[in-house]
Amino acid sequence: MKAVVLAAGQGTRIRPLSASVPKPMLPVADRPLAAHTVDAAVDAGADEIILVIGYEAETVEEYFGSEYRGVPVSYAIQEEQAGTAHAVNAASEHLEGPFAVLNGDNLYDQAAIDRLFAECPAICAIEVEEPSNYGVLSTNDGVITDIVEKPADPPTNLANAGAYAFPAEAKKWLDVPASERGEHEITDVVAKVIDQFTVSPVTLERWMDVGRPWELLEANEWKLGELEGRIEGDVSDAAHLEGNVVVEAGATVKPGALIEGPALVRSGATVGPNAYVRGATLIGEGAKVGNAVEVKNSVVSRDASIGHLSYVGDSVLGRDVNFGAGTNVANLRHDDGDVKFTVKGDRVSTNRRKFGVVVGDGAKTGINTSLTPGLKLDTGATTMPGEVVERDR
Ligand code: TTP
Repeated sequence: MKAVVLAAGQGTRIRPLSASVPKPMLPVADRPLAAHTVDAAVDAGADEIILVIGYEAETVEEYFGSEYRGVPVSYAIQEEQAGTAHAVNAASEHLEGPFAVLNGDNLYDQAAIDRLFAECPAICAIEVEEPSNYGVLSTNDGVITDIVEKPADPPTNLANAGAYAFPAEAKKWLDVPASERGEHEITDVVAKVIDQFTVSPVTLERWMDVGRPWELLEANEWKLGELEGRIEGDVSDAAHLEGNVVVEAGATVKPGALIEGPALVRSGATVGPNAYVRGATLIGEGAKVGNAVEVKNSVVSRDASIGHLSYVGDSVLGRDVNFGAGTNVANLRHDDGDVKFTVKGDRVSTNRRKFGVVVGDGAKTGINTSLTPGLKLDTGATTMPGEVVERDR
């Protein structure tokens, strides 16, 4: 079966991290987010991957090339991000026979994706506490009977998890009219398939939709947690590694460093001397965690540098970020409340007691900068030495 992977979105909610790197290419453990989706499709037996790309399309194309893990990859360009059905429709000339559709910003459990492919026509569902935030599926006798988008009074707690195995006929139904919010939604295609076919629900044990920055952190917690420890880089005898720690070839861990897994130190990165890295943490390619720096539960993207005597907790640092010496991130509120973060102008709860900062590519802090919980520094933002930064910039 061919698998269409949607990766054209602009990732507006995860800004500034998506300013130049499209969301599907943001790092999740040892590969980009969308590679986890494509891997799931390949492992489930997909015989061709069709990536729908648009925003920052070249970055996706460069990574996957024309063949990925022995499976041919082709590309469909979605010029304008006009909705998920519109995205699949952009790939329609590649489609023949039954086809799967997966979101390139979702993580799925593999067993469910295997069943999705085997049980076509089928749709992945996940049990959630607040179904009214999702497309909700109704079932009867093991068959999906209805789908309703964000209902006030949800009929079940089964949310649509954005993974579909469609019959060949669905190709004819991709050109749906725009919905009230002006997008051509895949929900309308799903409704037609449910109406015409017997569609099985496939329940996911675990699923994640990466939309906002702290969800990238949570995706890393998931996938770093699955890595098995392995040392291929240069680790000093005077460093100490505990739990599942991966040090890739070309990475250096200097004397006095303590790394508690799950942690991944990617090629070209250096840690220490005397640094303390706590899981789940990703230290990206070429990144530097300097002398006496502590990093906990964070994503440090490639070529970022954290100067000596700094603390970074529960945070996401973009590419080429430079933290001056003594930069300290606060990741806990005095009132112990959930940390809030601004997403597209709205202050929303992260539902996390501990959350630090999100820093766009190339931002720089002056020495002894203090950053408050839930703060966002934009691409290329700077702070002055000794500043206490309480507002996004
Ligand atoms: P969304 O998460 O709804 O959109 P997005 O990824 O652009 O993020 P944001 O809402 O923060 O701007 O999209 C779900 C999936 O579908 C995701 O994998 C991106 C993909 N998509 C497209 O490929 N084309 C589109 O037109 C849309 C709306 C989404």
